[in-house]
Amino acid sequence: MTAPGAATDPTARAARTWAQSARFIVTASRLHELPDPGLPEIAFVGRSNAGKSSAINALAQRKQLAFASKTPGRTQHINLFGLGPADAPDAIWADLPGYGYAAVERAAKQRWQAVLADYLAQRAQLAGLVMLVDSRHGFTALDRRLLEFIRPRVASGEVRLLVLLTKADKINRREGQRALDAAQQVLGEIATEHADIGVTLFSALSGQGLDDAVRTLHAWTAWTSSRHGPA
Ligand SMILES: Nc1nc2c(ncn2[C@@H]2O[C@H](COP(=O)(O)OP(=O)(O)O)[C@@H](O)[C@H]2O)c(=O)[nH]1
Ligand SMILES: [Mg+2]
Repeated sequence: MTAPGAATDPTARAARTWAQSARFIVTASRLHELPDPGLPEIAFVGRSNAGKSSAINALAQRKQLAFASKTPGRTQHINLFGLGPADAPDAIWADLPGYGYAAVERAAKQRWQAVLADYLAQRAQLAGLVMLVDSRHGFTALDRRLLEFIRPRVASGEVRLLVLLTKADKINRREGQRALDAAQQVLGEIATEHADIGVTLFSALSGQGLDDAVRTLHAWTAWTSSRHGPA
């Protein structure tokens, strides 16, 4: 948990500045249309309505970076955002289409689940995954399927995983602890000695968990960059 006054901590400040530098780069509807800027990529995934757009906006401290669109057709794209200095970007955020939206026509849904699965299995520069799960509902069957898809890459340590239990402002402390315990139990099933898996309560509304999340993502990027060395 974030200590009071954490914003004055230089590491936290640097992480915040980094997250606030997020800017839209490109949108693509197919995997092969995605550019490869040769930077570590952090992907955001979650069930429709889990709070993904709100979380991205909160992390970047922007009102409409990720459009909190209610129209399913318009959210079925992969949107890439650049981070770091404009002339020397150091990471990419990828907003992946939400899954499980009931109103999406079956064929479109299956096509998108395939794109999502391909992305998770194949995107070479994928360094980390942020999974948004409604704290009131916990992991759904679809969320568990997604975890299974990404499991090999998380287990090996290639892809880091942070689960944000969203809308934490809607539950009390006790329910929050229960949601954390339940999530930790599910995540324990995919944990290995190499895996880097985190979970935290999160609220785009109150800011709970925000500093922790921003710091985690920034640290992933720094580690990945230093591991690969300068380009
Ligand atoms: N109370 C509360 N509502 C939230 C929070 N995050 C998202 N929501 C609401 O949940 C709904 C879905 O959010 P959105 O970010 O569009 O979800 P997405 O479909 O996963 O991108 C919207 O009505 C948001 O206002 C939160 O932290 N607290
Ligand atoms: Mg959205």
